[in-house]
Amino acid sequence: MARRPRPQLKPPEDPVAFVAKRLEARRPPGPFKEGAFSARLHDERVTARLGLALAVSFLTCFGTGLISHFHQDPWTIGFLSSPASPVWFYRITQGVHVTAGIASIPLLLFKLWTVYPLLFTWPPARNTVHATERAFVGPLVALAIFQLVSGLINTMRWYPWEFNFRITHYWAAWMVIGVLVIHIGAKWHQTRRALKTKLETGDDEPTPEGAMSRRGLLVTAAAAVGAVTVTTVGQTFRPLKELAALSPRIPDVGPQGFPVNRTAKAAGVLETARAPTWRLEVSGAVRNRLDLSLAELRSLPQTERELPITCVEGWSAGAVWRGIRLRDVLELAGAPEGATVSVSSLQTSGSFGSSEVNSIVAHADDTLLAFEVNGETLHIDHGYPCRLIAPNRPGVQQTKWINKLEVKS
Ligand SMILES: Nc1nc2c(c(=O)[nH]1)N[C@H]1C(S)=C(S)[C@@H](COP(=O)(O)O)O[C@H]1N2
Ligand SMILES: [Mo]
Repeated sequence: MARRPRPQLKPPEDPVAFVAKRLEARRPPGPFKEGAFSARLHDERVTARLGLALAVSFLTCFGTGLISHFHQDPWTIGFLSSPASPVWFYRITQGVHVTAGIASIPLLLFKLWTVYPLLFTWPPARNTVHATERAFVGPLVALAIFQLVSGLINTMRWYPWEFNFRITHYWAAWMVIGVLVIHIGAKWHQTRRALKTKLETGDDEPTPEGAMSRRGLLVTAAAAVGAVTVTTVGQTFRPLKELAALSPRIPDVGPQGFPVNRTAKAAGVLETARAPTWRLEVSGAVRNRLDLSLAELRSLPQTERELPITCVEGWSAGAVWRGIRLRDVLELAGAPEGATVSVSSLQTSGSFGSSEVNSIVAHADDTLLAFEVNGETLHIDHGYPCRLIAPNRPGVQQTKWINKLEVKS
């Protein structure tokens, strides 16, 4: 008996491809016309090279940003304690973070320029996979611009928003990296092919005379990156400070030879910091509570250390500090081994008036309660009468105008 052939099941048609086919014949005019954009510079070979540079700068920002975040996150300070050496480590990572972020701005602008004609692709999507891939480009661009612009505005010490910058920048970074991974995955083969193709050969129409070549465009992008880097990196890299035309801060300008983040006046401590009744109180999990005057503190053995102040906003400066070791104070107070310390200041409002010191840094040889900087009594704007200065630590945690230490076991 002959078998009846089984009916073949047709796979359902991709609805996006179905629509795309119908749209193909109805191409709108203007930028949607074929050949509306010069193909020479809006070319995948240029885009791929800019994309590679952007991937490097974004991943650099992400890695160094995580370091900065975990340094400051109260949740991780306890068990993911950052080490006290090398003392300059945070200065490098945060300097690289801000520098790579600034360099990403021209890179992103150039890359967006090379690909914007794709906005007018017709039909808008060939199939579901293509539609999905395109749908991720919007959030990627929006998030990338948000990160770069909010970061840049932060380095300029302008805070026009209500949200907490560090938390928002942190979560937006994860979102950028998430959509970036999807984007790189979707573009992987095309990018590899484009990177393997030489910039100027295999080209049917040579660059018209007087027009910019693909290499010329990349050289211009590199020059733009170089220009913004050279004019801003001096805020943290002192040898280039003379060129720092666009830096919000110069590392050696300010009282006692370096910048001030918040002044005593802005922090509302002008009078309390100068009051002769000022005392340092040490309490919490200690055997002997301490309550010391400035004269008593200054009669204890003093230590001198060269340590940088590294503001998370991108500037940094080295200085020579003199004061007493925090660990000597802890010993005097009979603090338990491995104690952490909560440092508070005279400042009663704002979020930077206190900080937490993890147990490694609290017991480090380089961590000081400083009374002097660069051979002089601390300027009131640098934290007179007493400030914390610790190795490998964000500037925002180098608390000025200290009056209380609370020891925690
Ligand atoms: N009490 C208090 N300490 C503070 C701040 C503050 O606002 N209040 N700002 C911090 C920040 S953000 C930085 S970068 C350093 C800068 O120290 P400087 O002003 O002496 O250069 O101080 C830190 N200490
Ligand atoms: Mo800062």
